Amino acid sequence: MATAMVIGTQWGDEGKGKIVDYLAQKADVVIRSQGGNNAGHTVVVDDKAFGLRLLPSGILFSDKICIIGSGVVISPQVFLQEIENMRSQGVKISKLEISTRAHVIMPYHVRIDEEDEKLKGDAKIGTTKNGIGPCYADKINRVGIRIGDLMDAGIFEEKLRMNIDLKNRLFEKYYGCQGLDYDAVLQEYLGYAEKLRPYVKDTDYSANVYVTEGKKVLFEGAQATMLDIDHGTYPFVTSSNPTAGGACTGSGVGPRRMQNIVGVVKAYTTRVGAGPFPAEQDNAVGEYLRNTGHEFGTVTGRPRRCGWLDTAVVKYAAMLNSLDYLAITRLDILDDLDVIKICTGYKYKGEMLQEYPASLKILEAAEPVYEEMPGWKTPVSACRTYEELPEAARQYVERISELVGVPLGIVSVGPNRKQTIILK
Ligand code: 2SA
Ligand code: GDP
Ligand code: MG
Repeated sequence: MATAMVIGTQWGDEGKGKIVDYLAQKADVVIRSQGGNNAGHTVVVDDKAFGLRLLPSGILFSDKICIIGSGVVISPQVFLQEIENMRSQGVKISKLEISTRAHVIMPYHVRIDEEDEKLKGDAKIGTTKNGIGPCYADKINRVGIRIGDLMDAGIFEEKLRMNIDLKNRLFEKYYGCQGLDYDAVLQEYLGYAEKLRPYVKDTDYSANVYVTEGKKVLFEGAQATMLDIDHGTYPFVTSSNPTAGGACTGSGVGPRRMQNIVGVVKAYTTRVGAGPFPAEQDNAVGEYLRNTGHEFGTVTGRPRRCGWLDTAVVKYAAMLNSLDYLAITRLDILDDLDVIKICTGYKYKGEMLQEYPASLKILEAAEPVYEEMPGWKTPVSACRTYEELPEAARQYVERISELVGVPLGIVSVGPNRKQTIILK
């Protein structure tokens, strides 16, 4: 492996953290390129669970270089808190870099996220309310504050003044709430600046140096393809590009360097937040999946919506991300089912749709088409080789690979590193 990338193929929470942690064993560098502390990755090492939001999942290895790249939005509070939490759990953090170009999540971003969700009523996105969307909106609107700006008190004061003036007008006139106090925010953030300073680097350069030196570099995706701002179920998406291209723009490493693009596929589907979900099972099957799989948001604790695997979604993800192979996770959660269904596509006005629809109106009216497979009714979590898996389980994962048109690379049968079957 020279470089590898881990991408979510559904609506998130596929188990990317676990797969990154597994692949990180052989990596030298792990890079996060997009999203922020809206992400929630649980990684289990020796039966101990670690919850990660902003730090790359490679952080659990003290010898790996971890980078938070230019495309990430950083909440200084969450970043510092997460480092402290990790240290208190015995994790040694020594080789962490954050990009000088990454944007800073400010208190007004969080407030705008909360207020907008309230005002939208039934049309709300169901965001994690961490200020992610408003921070990216400011970046695109060219009024954002970057980590590098925070490192220079003069520049920070100027940019903060402009932003507080703009946002306070919005708060007072539009949202009808009190504005933020400039001096209080200034002092708070200048305090963070000193704590962040040792980690700040131009990671566009360091990342490229590591790749050029031949270091093994792993790109860690957060959220997932169907939450992509450009290709997902817009507007029910996040505000970044969790697809493979986002790893390039968000790290500064060019597309020619990208190899071994792994699409993580949960053996069924979940979605947290609002928006279309054709294979959703708002019934006993959904309940079974939520209860057996403990499907609750890592960050917000929200119950996740659950449904059958949808290969129309994963096939679309395979195209958008040029996937090299699949990592199918959480196969063990299906152990007790008599029959397992796969949504293989959608019917619209009596015809099978050949392409994943961009229109939410079509998607909402589309009727999922299922095929059925027998369950294996045997626990798989102790299987360590592909041959040990029950035949029906092998048939299930092989059928997924066939429907999606991408070879199988990894099958995961439990949260632990050792519960990982490698096929390639
Ligand atoms: P945001 O906060 O602006 O990114 O929300 C926009 C949409 O993106 C979804 N989103 C997520 N979906 C699944 N998992 C996420 N991470 C956490 C987890 C979520 C949690 O691992 O469980 O704890 O609730 C994540 N982050 C963003 C979000 O639900 C909106 O649909
Ligand atoms: P991510 O956001 O894609 O990293 O996924 P999350 O961490 O939010 O959710 C996946 C959950 O499934 C975590 O608690 C993982 O520890 C767990 N997990 C990963 N792979 C498996 C698996 O194969 N089986 C089981 N039972 N749990 C898994
Ligand atoms: Mg998650």
